[in-house]
Amino acid sequence: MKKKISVIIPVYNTTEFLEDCIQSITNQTYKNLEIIIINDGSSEECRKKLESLTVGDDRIQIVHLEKTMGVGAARNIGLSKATGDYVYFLDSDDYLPENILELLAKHIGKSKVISGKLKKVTVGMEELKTIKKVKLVKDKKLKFQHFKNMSVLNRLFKLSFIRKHNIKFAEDVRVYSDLEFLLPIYQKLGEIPMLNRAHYYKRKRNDPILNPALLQMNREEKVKDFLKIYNKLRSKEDNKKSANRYLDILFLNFFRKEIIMLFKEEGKIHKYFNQISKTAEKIDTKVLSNKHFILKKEIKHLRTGNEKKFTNVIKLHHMLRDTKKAITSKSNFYKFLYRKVFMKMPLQEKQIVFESFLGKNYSDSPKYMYEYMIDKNMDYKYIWIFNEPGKKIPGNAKQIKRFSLRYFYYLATSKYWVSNSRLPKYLDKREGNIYIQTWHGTPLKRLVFDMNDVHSANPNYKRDFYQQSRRWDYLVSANQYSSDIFRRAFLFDKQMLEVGYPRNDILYHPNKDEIAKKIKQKLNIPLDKKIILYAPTWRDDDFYEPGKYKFNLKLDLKQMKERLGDEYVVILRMHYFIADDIETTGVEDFAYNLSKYDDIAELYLISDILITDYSSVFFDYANLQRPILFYTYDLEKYRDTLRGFYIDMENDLPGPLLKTSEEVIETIVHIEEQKQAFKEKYDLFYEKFCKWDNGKASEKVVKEVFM
Ligand code: C2G
Repeated sequence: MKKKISVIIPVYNTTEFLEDCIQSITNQTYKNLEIIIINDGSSEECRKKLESLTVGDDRIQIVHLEKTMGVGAARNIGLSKATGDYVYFLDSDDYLPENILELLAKHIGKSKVISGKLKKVTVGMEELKTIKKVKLVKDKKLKFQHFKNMSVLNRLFKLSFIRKHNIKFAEDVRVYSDLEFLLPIYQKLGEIPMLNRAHYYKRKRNDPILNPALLQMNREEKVKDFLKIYNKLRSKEDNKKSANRYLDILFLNFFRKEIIMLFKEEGKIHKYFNQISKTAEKIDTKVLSNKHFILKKEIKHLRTGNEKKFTNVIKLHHMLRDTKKAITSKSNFYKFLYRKVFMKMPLQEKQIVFESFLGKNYSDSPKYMYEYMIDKNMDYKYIWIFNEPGKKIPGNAKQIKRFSLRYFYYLATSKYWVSNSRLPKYLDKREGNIYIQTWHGTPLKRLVFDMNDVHSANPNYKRDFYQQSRRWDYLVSANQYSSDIFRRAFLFDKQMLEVGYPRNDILYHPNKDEIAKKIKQKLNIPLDKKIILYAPTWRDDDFYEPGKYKFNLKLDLKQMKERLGDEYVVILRMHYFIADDIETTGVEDFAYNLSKYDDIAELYLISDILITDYSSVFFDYANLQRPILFYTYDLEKYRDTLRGFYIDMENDLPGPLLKTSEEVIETIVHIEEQKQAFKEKYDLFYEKFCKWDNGKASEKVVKEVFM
């Protein structure tokens, strides 16, 4: 009879990860399991999900706690219920290869504990389902190495040993409760075998803001918890030397990694000096013998309680770290100058930096705000950021290359930033800076904190977004619907400028027909042809690298030309994230690829019909009240797995959903009938999304912010 393993899983609001976790444990090749799940007061949604995933396997028992007690307490409850020979801890957002328990059980032998490895996984990463080869390492000298992660995960413990020594998790800290469990094991056992290549998949969670994993908690909380647990364990009378040494080295590591970083923040040294100074008195200075002289000095000043000297060394420490980093590359050097030099220069009160679509073009709301300001001869100095400066633009704005030295200089010294998307995270905001975020579309696809999981190229998306959007002082909104979503999905709590989009002012221009004619002439488009504009969006899961996405044109241009060419031409306009080039060979006189054209609003103005998919372009285009077709050949995938939508695509759109290129052509042939069929829906749509736009948005934004 194989020995029984009790698997303890604490669950706290991990709804979207539970399925992977539960499946990976119930599908283990090692069958003699007792699975004890402690629901630590999770939300109703999570509780339901948990219950639905666990029916039918009688090895599972669930304990529901009414109130959240924390991971330490939850695991202790699990331990008290365990009846197995071994105990194994699994977290509810992680998962396992199918034979991990079998491997650990096979190799534990007479040891009280055996450890495997932890592997961080992110969305889209390939993992092994079955571990093929493992290597057993037994080496006393590696004990610290194997225990320095302070985690009980992926270790198999002999339950009788745990019970005999009454080993438990700390319940008075949130983050480092494992350390109290590990310490007695560390000091009681000489050698602890490690199974190399036996991985446990530790998920890197993507929402450290609204649903953080414990280790994603804010640094200050982590520091408080660590100090508490260190002091508690370090004061135990029955500690052996090895236990104290283990704790002291952990303290030094933690000090270098977290405490020093916390001390970069204003006022934190003073706030924590006394506490950390008392803590540092406990360290056995022998562990410092082979350490860097700066670290030695820091600990020395802490132990003697000299805050002033300590502060000076910390400053020196940061300076050295920053300088060391600065000389690794040109861009790091510029960032260094930005923070240490340019940000200390006087702030130019009358200076505004504009950027649109990451410097790709001269367009969108920043363009229209800028043109309003130069038109009114306002007394400001204007800076435009472009990837390729030297553009022909009105006024005498200075054009700066994105990421050049001058880019950093002007961003650091200009009072105003106007941008329609995010600015890089490392651009710290200085006191007095005012940042107007115009954003770039009414949302259809779910945004940031409304997105459940992120299938995107960047697993840090939510964290970065949060950090970057904290700098916005104003956010422009085109309709009430957007305002409501922005408040929630961006967690935006500053001033919303509810005035419509400056970028749509041109669509209400009194001379818009004149302007349209000039644009057509400039683009060499025959004046006697009507224009179809095709402007699709990008797909989160189809990329070469972050910011560089693929696009596969699914319109049959040759057939379109045959059927529609007498009356129409088509403009192809890819999203600015699309890196693929669109093939128009053979239809050059019919299809114009204007993906690189600066301002899509000008293309709206000249076109008679819009075809799009899930791009926000239709909210803007609807201001013109011209026909819109939705070519949504991958609607199910886009809606169900990638993003999900805010509006009901089947019922609330001002135009038809089309699935094939033929359908698109057919619909255009019968466009007048389509117009009639959608008249009512179009009116409702206009009422809901376009009412604030009336050609005055630039003026309103500028007056609110600058006058
Ligand atoms: N755009 C464009 N050409 C396209 C698609 C988009 O010029 N083929 C521009 C339009 O101004 C559009 C903006 O980029 O409004 C945003 O594009 P979306 O396709 O809506 O996608 P995204 O960049 O993900 O932004 O709240 C809005 C959303 O976040 C959408």
